[in-house]
Amino acid sequence: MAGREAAKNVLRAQRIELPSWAFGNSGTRFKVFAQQGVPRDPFEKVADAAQVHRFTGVAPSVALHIPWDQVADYAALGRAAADAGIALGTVNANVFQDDDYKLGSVTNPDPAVRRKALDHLFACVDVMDLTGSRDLKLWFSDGTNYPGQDDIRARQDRLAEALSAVYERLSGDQRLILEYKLFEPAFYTTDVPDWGTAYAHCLRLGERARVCVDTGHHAPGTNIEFIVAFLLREQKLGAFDFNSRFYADDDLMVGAADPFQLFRILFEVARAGGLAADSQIAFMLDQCHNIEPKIPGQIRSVMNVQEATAKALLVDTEALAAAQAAGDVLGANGVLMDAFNTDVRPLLAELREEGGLDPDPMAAYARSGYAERIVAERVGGTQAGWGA
Ligand code: LRH
Ligand code: MN
Repeated sequence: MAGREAAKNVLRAQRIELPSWAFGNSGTRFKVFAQQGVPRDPFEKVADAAQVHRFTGVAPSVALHIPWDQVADYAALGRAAADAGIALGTVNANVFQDDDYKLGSVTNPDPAVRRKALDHLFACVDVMDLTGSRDLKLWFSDGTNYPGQDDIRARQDRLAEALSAVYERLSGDQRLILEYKLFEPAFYTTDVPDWGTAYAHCLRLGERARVCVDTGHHAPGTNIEFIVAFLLREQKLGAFDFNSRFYADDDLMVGAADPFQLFRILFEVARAGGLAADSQIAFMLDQCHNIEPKIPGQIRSVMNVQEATAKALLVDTEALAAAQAAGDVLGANGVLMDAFNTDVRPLLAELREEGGLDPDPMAAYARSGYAERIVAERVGGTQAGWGA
C-alpha cells in the first residue's frame, strides 16, 4: 500500500497538461454555443489555463494547436505563459481542416496534397523549436467513407513515409506522439484507427515515437486499461488525451462518464511506475466544454484526475498480489474496489492546504472574480473556436 504520505508525494508531483482549445468556443455539427468571456487569442487562452494551475497546483502547462494558436512571436507567448506561472507544452498539428484534405492529408492520393500536409508538420516542428516543446502530437482525420474509395495498403505506405520524414526532422529530446481514433470524420476506414496500428508505426519509427491514448477514441466496451498496460510494458505509451464519453468521441470531462474506468486506467499507470516524477508519459486533457463554463470545467476535470489517481495509489498492492497468487478472485477484486470506494477528497483537500492552496479549487475560483472580469474585459474581437 502506497500509504497516505507516499500517495501524497506522488500526487504533489502530478502534472496535467491542459488543451488550449478547451478555453475557446466548441460544439457539435448542430451548434456551437458561444460563451461570454471566451478568449480571442492564444495569449488569453494561456491566461485562462494559468487560472486552472493557480487553483489546482498541478496543471503547469498548456498544449497548443496549430494554426488555432498561431502567433507572430512564440517567444512572447512563452514569456506570457511563464509570467502567468505556466509553460507551453505539446504542439498539436492540424491537417484536418483544409479543403485540400478532403481525401486525406499525408495519405492523400495526390502527392502535392501530401507535400502540403508534410510541410505543415515540419512547420509544427519549427514551432516546437521556438516554444521548447518536447512533444509533437499527430492525429490524422485521414480515412475513407466507402469501400474501394482508395487502397488501404497504399495509404499506409504514404502514412509511413510522412511519419518517418517528420521523425527525421525531430531533434534533441523531441518526440513524435501518434494518436489513434476508431472513426470520425471518416466512417469506413480510418488510417490510424487503433492502438495496434499506432504501435506498429511507432515501433518502425524508433524510440522517440510513442502512442497517445485518447480515452474517447475506442469502440464502446473496449478495455482501455488493457491497452495502457500493454503499451506501458512495451514502453510505447507516450501520452494520454483524457476525456470521457457515453457514446462516441463526446470529449466530455474526464471521469464524468466513467470514473471507475479512469481509476482502472490510472491503476495500470501507477502499477507500471508511470506516475513517477520522471515518467515519460504526458498526461493531457482533450475536452470541449460545449455548454458548461470552460475554466471551472477544466478545474473540475483536473480534480477528477487527481481523485482517480489518489484512489489508484491507495490500492493495497501486497494484499492484491497475495489474493491474485492465491486465485482468490473475489478477494482480489475486493482489494481494488476498496480503493475505488475510498473517499479521497479529504486527502486531496489536505494536500492543497499543505501546498498553500484553497482546499476547494472550484469555490476559490468562483470567489476570485476572474470569470466576471473576463466577461467585462473581453468585449469585441473574434472569440476563439475550432474555426471549422
Ligand atoms: C481528435 C482529437 C485530437 C485533437 C482534436 C482536438 O478527435 O482528439 O487529439 O487534435 O481532438
Ligand atoms: Mn485527442
